Amino acid sequence: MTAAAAAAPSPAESGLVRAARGLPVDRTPVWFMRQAGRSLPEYRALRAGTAMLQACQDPDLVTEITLQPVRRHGVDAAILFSDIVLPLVVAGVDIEIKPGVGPVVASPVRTVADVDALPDLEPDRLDFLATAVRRLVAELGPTPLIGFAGAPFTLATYLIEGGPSKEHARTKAFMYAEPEAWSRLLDRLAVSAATFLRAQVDNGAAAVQLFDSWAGVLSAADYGTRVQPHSRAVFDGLGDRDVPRIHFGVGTGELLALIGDAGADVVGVDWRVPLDEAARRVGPARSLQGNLDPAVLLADRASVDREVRRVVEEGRAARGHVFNLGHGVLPETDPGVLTHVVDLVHELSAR
Ligand code: 1CP
Repeated sequence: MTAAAAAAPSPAESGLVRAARGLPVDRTPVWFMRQAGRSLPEYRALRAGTAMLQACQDPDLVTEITLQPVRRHGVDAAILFSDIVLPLVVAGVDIEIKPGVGPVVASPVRTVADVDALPDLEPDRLDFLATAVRRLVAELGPTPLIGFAGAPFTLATYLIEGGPSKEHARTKAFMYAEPEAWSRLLDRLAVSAATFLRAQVDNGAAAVQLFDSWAGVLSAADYGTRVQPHSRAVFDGLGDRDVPRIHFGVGTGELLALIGDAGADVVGVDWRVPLDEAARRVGPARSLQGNLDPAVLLADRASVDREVRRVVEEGRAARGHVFNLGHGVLPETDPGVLTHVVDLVHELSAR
C-alpha cells in the first residue's frame, strides 16, 4: 500500500463507524432518518412518474436519490433509498406503497395457512440491489453507506394489518392466539431481512440499521419473549461481517435495554427519553443514536438551536453518539434547516 492510500480515509474509519463502536471522534457524526425523500425538491422531481417500489428497484434512481441529501446537507452517512417492505415485494408478495398512506398489502396474513404460503426471498433476485450498493460505495468515497432492513415485528404488522395502523390490534391478537404460527412468521421474516442485509454489506455497506419502528406498542415482557429472539436472529444472520449494527424503534423507552441486548452496537432513541437517561437504561457497552424531535425542525431558529444543543449535551453521557432525529424527517421540513442542523452539530461537538 502506498503512503497516500494508507492515509486515505475509508468508510470503516469514518466518524459514524467510530462513534458506533464507542471510539473517539473529531466531532459528532450526524445523519437523518428519511433524509432522502419528500423534504427535497430534487427528490420530488426525480420520483415524478415512477411508483415508489419501482424506484427502489432501479439502480440509477436508487443511486441518485441516496446521494441527494449527502450532497445537499453534508451529512456523515448515506442511507440506501429503499423501503422495509421491499424484500417482501421482491419475494413476490403483492404490496403497493400508496401515496399519502404507506404500504398496503393486497392479501393480508390472517391465518396459519397464510403464514405458510408466504414466498421466500431468493438471494439471486437481489442483483439490482448489489448494483446500486456497489455504485453508491464507489461514489461516496469515505462517506459510509448505511444498509437497512425492517425488523420481523414491524414487517409482521404490515402483513397482518394489511397496511399502516395505530393500535396493531390484529397483530397482537394473532401473536397471542397463534403463538406457533407467529413464531414461524417472524422466523421467516428474520431470514429474509438477514438475506437483504447481507446483500448490502457484501457489496460495501459500512453499517446496518434494523428498523423495528412499531415495537414500542409491546410490553417489555412480550417484546422480550415473542419478538426479541427474532430480531437477534437477523443480527446473527450477519455472521462475522464486521459492521456496526444500529437498532431503532419509536416509543421504546421501556424496551431500550432489550433492544440493545438483541445484538446492537447502537440503540436508536426517539425524543421521549433524554439521551443521558437512555444511556443509563442501555448501559456502557452500547452507543446511542438520536434523538431530536422531528417537529422541532418546523419551529423558529432559536428553538431549533436550543434543542440541538440540548441533544448534543445529553449525548455526551453515551459511550458514543450518532446525532439523528427521534424518527423520520417530516415531509414539510425546510431542507435549509436540515443543512443548518448538520453544521451546528459539527460546530458544537468539535474536539
Ligand atoms: O412516494 C414517496 O416518497 C413515499 C414515501 C416513502 C419514502 C421516501 C416511503 C413510503 N418509504 C420511503 C423510503 C424509506 N423507507 C427509507 C429511505 C431512506 C431514508 O431514510 O432516507 C427508509 C429507511 C424507509 C423505511 C421505512 N418504511 C420504515 C422504517 C422507518 C420509519 O419511518 O419508521 C417504515 C415504517 C416504512 C413503511 C413506510 N413506507 C412509506 C411510508 C409512508 C411508510 C410508513 C407508513 C406507516 O405509517 O405505517
